[in-house]
Amino acid sequence: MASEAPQAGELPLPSPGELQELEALAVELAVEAGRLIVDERPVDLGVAKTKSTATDIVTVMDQRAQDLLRSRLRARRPEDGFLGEEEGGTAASSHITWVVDPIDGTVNYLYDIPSYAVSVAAVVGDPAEPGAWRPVAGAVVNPVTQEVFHARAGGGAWQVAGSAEPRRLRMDAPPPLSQALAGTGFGYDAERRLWQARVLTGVIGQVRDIRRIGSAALDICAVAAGTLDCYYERGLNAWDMAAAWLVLVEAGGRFTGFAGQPPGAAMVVAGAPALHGQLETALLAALRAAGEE
Ligand code: LIP
Repeated sequence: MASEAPQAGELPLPSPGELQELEALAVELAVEAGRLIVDERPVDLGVAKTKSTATDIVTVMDQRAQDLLRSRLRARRPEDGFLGEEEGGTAASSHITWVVDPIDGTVNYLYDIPSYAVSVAAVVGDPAEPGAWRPVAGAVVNPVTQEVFHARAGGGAWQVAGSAEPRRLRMDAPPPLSQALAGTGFGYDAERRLWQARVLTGVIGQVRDIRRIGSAALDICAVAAGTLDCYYERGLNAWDMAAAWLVLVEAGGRFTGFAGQPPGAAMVVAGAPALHGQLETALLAALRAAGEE
């Protein structure tokens, strides 16, 4: 049944002034949470608990970073809603919900692989309903490289690396699919990973090569920044994609689900418009060959 919730395109945008405030707050808090997870990473970091499978892990720092983000947001914008990867969301009594992933790339964080991010996004609509929400401001921070990606609706997409000058991200003319470096990811469930591997066998021969970085937020920002040409993945949650989605679209990219559907757990396809369509076509053939999951 079609969603009763207003669709993303019908959702009013906050004022330009509020959008600037939301973007600045997203950057400030993502940087602060990033410092926390790096500076206070326990030497003996382990798995605090597991979620959907034995490899879907939470560390004590995932929860600490989310607690920090929630308390800061509650203090600064008490009427806004909150949805985080870890437990403890609250409904909005304003037009804004904060959608956060305190550590995107948790397994990389556990193994001390420097490819993980804090993702903080302000969204309008209902983030539980694909197609019924859209990000309006957000930031993705890799606290190891000190890269900050940020955007607000209509304000462009920006990358700041350490103390360097901010770089405006614009997705230039992409290569053809056969020359494209494509990112993707795999789920925590073994049966899903086997299915994703079958899909990958249908894609890998169509592109330059594949990269599996391990953080959707960093993958999608890499497409906006040109260090990947395109990206697809099944199984993402709102918190994995919310901020990076806006960075990519504000850089001129397309971010959709499959065959015109909104982005969501079923599929995310990201790339410059000309390449996005080529990837979708290759994916369609690969999905048919892989059979239903
Ligand atoms: C991760 C995603 C990544 C996906 C991983 C995992 P998490 O999120 O960012 O793209 O391939 O399986 O879902 O769990 O580290 O926040």
